[in-house]
Amino acid sequence: MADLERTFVAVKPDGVQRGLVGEVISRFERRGLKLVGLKLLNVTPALAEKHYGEHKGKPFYEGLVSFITSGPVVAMVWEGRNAISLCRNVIGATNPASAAPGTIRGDLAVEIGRNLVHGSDGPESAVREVSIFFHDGELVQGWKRETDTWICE
Ligand code: D4T
Repeated sequence: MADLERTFVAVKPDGVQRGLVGEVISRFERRGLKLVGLKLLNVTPALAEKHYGEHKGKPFYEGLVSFITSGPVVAMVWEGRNAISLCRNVIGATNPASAAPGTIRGDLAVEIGRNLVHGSDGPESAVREVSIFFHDGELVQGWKRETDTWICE
């Protein structure tokens, strides 16, 4: 399928603590994306550094690492046509204060430091982040979903 992409999405510790895992998953499912990887895990400081390395040195970095390591996260890989930008649109702007209504952050979050969900911001970060959180064998490759032809032509 043209433009078929995979992207990494995580429910951050605030989403898990607030009981919003099902709500978040259901928004991606209802949009028509296909789940190919899923797990609950504690992010270690080493994993956090790998994932957020690009932000090292920024004023919010220490707080970001301590937040992401503060409780379990739900790591996911979603697949679909233009999955990367679709997921970013479902998630909404980084700062929930300016996220549009109808997005996860626009409906359910208030502050940038508690913005519930992460989604890869481009093809390179998607590949990098999927490989940080998942081994190849943990992804369910090419499963046939009976609704596929009702979602994409
Ligand atoms: P993530 O990576 O969580 O999906 O967020 P975004 O992709 O939307 O935004 P980002 O990489 O610019 O920021 C990563 C992460 O840092 C937090 N953050 C960010 C923060 O606490 N204060 C800030 O000023 C910024 C820019 C929120 C998301």
